[in-house]
Amino acid sequence: MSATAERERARRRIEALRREIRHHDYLYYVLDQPEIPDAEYDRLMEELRALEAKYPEFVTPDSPTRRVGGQPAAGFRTVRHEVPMLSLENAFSEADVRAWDQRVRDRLGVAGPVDYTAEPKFDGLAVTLIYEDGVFTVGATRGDGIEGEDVTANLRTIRSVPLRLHGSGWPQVLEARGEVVMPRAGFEALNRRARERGEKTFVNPRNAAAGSLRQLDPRVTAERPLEVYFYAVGKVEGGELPATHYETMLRFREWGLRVTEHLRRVDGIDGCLRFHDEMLRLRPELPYDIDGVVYKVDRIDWQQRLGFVSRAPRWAIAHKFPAQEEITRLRDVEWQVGRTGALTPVAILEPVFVGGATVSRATLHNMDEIERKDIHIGDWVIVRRAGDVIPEVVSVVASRRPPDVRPILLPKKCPVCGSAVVRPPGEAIARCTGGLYCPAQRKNAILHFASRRAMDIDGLGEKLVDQLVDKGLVKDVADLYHLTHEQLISLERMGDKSAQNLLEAIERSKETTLARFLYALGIREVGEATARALADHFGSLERIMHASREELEEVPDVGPVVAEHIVEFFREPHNREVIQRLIEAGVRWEEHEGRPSGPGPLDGRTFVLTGALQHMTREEARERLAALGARVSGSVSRRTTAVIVGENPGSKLAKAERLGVPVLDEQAFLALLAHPERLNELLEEGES
Ligand code: 9MJ
Repeated sequence: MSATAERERARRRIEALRREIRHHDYLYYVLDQPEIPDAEYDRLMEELRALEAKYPEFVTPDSPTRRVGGQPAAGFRTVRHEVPMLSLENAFSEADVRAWDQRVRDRLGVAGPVDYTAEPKFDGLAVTLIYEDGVFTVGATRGDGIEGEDVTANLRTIRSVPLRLHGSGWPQVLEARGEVVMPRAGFEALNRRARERGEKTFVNPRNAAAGSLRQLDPRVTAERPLEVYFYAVGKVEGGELPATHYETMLRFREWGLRVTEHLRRVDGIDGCLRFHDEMLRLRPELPYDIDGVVYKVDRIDWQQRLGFVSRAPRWAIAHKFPAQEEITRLRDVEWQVGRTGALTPVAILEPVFVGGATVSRATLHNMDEIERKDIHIGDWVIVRRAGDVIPEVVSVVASRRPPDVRPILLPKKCPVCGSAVVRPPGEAIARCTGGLYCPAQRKNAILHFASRRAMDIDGLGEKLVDQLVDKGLVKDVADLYHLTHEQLISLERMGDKSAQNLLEAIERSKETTLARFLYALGIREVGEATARALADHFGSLERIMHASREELEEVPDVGPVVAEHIVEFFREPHNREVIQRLIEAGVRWEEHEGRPSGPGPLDGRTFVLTGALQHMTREEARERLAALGARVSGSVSRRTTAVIVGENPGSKLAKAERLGVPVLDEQAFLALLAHPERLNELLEEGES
């Protein structure tokens, strides 16, 4: 390319970069709604700086490189910072940090290690607060470092901002500087509420903090979970501060100005680097986001000797952590099926280095999130990887959408087993209806099937189920009934005796009840109580399998959602086939005509059972009560009609006594079953 053509190309690129940076400045500083990660913004700025350095004839006074930070937004009074609010030079590697230390020592003429302070670098919004005679008078944002916005009224709403300094000895005028942050938990809660109300959400805690502090109505700010940490001094008049940064911060604390508990005085640059590693480890546990650590020369007289370069002090440096958010292309979407049948969309990404690792897969959470964020295949997306948390796609860069993007479609069939996928209207999660049949759900389904309150197969635990499934011996629950002694003893840690015991437990489980069997099938939202209600109401499996939604909804506790789950489960041919094979293997229960429930004599009454009964099992007791229209609950409350007490009762008896709930012994309980109309009489006798 000729020099002229190259120059022309550079000019056009410079203009394009400026347009793009201005757009992002607006999104960031005015709307508090950035579209690209900081790392990407920094790269755009760096490219522009490099081009302007190479072609100084194209530099204009309005270039984004000529300005630092944001301009004050309309609506707030501007405040001029008498002492400019500096930014920090960034270091990204140990070499950068060592070079800085060398420069510091050269300038000071110090051969040995310098005393530094080390502290976390908060990722929030820098603010300055002026205290006159110990009283908070004016507070402002950093703005462009020279002028900021007057956010006094908003800062007053933050609990950790003292309106009056504590103790004594503060200068007549003290300007305390620090950072307003929003803890991650508060941020999540804020976004959750916004989502529920269909309002816009914030991209990250820093933008939420900035957006909250820059509200024209302080009542809105007051509702937001903001906190402040102080770390620097601006103007000081009529008093003296200690000779070191560290001691100054200790005084801050005495005066009620919150300083991070992680502030340390360290020995030389090696101390700084140790602190960096320690904070990097601690980072995921901190309640708020930090994006690095800051080292400062501790002695104030040395800070003064070192002075400034452009807008950054020579005596401090920010040692940044790897960016937790990066931008990359979404190549495709895969669907993962979890143990409960939930389908999770997984983003297949162009590999990108983020949060200290190369990421090529990230979660898209669910279909709702995909729709809310309007993500398409082929889009540029922001990927976040924080600590050991699964990387996630945070948002899409809408302004960079290529023309040929494709929508992300929920598969109609389960990618693992081919069963139908359903996503009830209004629900975020789509699920495979394969249930017992789907390999992805198999281990979970088998464990549930064998559990004590379901088919009660003693000895069939997690380790064993893992082996049975992994070795291909059990593909669905019906296969359990065809296991042989030989197969079992081939497994790890399975002796002759335990194999025998397991086979016997499997054999015993064949004799069951309809309620247990229904519960064991693991139909969504069909718990024990619902299974029992279904069994009582219909009396036979055949009738339940053929019941319509309306018929199912006649059962107490079965609403439209549960009815739909039941219908779907039995509609799936795989599930019907497994049930058929279970019956063929010898699983059996007693059926009856069904007792469509009407109000019984104990309708509306709630009982709690505790301790062992002599005349019946707890299950029978429960069924007898249910047949009379009563409900049986697992916990005692003031609304409990009575607690039925057997041998060795548990803490429920004590609770009943505390709440004054009547207690019935087994004798009284049998009387009640025989004569439910005598309830009140029996209760009076059992008053506790
Ligand atoms: C942050 N952002 O956490 C400074 N900072 O000191 C800390 N910023 C700073 N110190 C002087 N911890 C200028 C900026």
